[in-house]
Amino acid sequence: MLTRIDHIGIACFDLDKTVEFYRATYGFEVFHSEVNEEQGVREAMLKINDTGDGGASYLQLLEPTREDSTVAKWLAKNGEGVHHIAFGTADVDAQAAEIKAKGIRVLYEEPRRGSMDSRITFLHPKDCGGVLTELVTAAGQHTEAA
Ligand code: CMX
Ligand code: CO
Repeated sequence: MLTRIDHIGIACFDLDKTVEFYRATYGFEVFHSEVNEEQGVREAMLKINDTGDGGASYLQLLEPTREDSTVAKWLAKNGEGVHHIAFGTADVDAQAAEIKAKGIRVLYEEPRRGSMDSRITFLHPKDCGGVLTELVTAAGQHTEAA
């Protein structure tokens, strides 16, 4: 089951400037920040609210760390803006398998490490009406029964 909007991923050229925009405009503060070298991003998670499934919803602000990262490529083509959406689930493996069985391309064979030690995978945007879609299980949220 997918039980929350975990985050909306927003690509930007200058993370510090973008963090300041969200702070000054809306009062959102950085909950967590990290560099994910595998994904080629420096990111800030701004927590918006807790959710009824024990998780939370965030904005994920993303700045590329290298020219060959997927976000750098996307920014060069589109400029800044909404890059992906992410749905939260207690069992990303089961959800990915279920969605793959519907003929939608799942990008990773095995989920990879995302923000805050979550486990993540992606669905191809061309199979999802033009929306790059991520599936997330937060650290500590995994349950086989989900
Ligand atoms: N949203 C919607 N469409 C997208 C897209 C996006 N974010 N990124 C690419 N596309 C579209 C392109 O516009 C292009 O369409 P056209 O052929 O009609 O022009 C098509 O998909 C192929 O795009 P591309 O520029 O050639 O890019 P690639 O195929 O090399 O990569 C994708 C696309 C989805 C496979 C790649 O971006 C990917 O692996 N993404 C998952 C990882 C990721 O995004 N990591 C960063 C975030 C990390 C995190 O959230 O923690
Ligand atoms: Co994301």
